[in-house]
Amino acid sequence: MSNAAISVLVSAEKDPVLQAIGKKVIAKQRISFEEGVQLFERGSLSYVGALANWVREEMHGDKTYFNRNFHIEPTNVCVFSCAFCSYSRLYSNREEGWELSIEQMLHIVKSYDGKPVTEVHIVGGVHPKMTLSFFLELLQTIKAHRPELHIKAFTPVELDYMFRKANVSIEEGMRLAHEAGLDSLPGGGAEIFHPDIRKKICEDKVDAEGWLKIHQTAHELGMHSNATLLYGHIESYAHRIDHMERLRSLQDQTGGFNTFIPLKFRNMDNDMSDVPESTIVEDMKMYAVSRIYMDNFPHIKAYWPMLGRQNAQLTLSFGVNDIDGTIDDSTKIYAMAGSEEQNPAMSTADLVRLIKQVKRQPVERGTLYNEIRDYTDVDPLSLELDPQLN
Ligand code: V47
Ligand code: SF4
Repeated sequence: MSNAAISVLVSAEKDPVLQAIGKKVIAKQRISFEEGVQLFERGSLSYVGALANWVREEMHGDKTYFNRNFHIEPTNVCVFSCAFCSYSRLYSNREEGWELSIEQMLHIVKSYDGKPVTEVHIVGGVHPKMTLSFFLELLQTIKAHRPELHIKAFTPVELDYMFRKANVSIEEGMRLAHEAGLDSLPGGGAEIFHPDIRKKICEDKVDAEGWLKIHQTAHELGMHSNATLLYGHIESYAHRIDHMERLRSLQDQTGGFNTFIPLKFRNMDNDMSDVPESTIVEDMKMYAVSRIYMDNFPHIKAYWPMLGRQNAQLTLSFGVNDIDGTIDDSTKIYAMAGSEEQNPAMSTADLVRLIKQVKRQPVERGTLYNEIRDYTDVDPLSLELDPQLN
């Protein structure tokens, strides 16, 4: 939407609160906590969505990023018992779960030898026998095999547990992990920071302060990271904005976050199955408000295995400029929570086609948003015929 068109839309808004917020957005001024809540409460999807789309196009034009990555989930055994988690098995029921050895994980990495993947994303449950030294060895082993592969791994939930167990400080633990090959942190484990909700859905794992401290320490060591928010369950709009506010403040200090990823709560086979899932309108509004509120986050990502492909496509008109990656494995955390994507895998051709179908510009990126290839002039069919590229 052009600057003239968005100005007309804002001027025509009858609600004075929403009009004032719109004026701030198009003047590139930061909106306040209260204004964020008002956008959720009073804004129509068409109004909030148009503002978010304008912000997205000002920042990135039509560019829509994806990367080529694969996931490793070392274990689904977990000492914690988050109410929304459909994936983990308690340590006491560990025979129902899986635990991979370093050798088995190296075998997964080796299965991508010769393939143009740029990132491995490693995250899983918190297994008491998978210690800091186990993971340092894993990082070193992967780096020794394929040094240029970017390792994005471990949430503060896993890191906090392994550092405590090894009796090292966050600073020392993060330094050791970075030296062993950890390149960046994924955004998981954040859920909802506000203690009133956190104590109801994931009481026993790292709290907001611990989560933020680990990301801050990573940033101070020169690493980048992502941040998530688990929405659409028992939280209020104010809780969502509180969460975003804490991230926005840390980003003002460090500038180390790349991407904000709102994660839609899925309710299958977990202790919150009685909580209904959010509507598609609510989902799109969540992405749109995120784009507007998180003005210092360069990127907003929709994680397609959780939303489904068509909804992920829709987010590209509501502030999102990244749809994660080819993934190429059975990412179990969402399949087990009721996602439509039971065995998520999209080839490069699928991703390029998905982005082009909604008239956006597909660009392959590295984890740190270095542009690897622009697919504007590439026919997805030609990619399908080239197994090396696809
Ligand atoms: O922290 C768990 C979420 C997260 C459910 O950084 C659920 O690039 C919905 O953080 N319904 C882990 N969500 C995944 C994650 C992630 C994914 C993709 C990319 C990146 C990145 C990070 O999954 C957990 C939790 O918030 N989750 N159970 C559920 N039932
Ligand atoms: Fe464990 Fe993570 Fe599941 Fe919580 S969300 S129970 S920390 S695997």
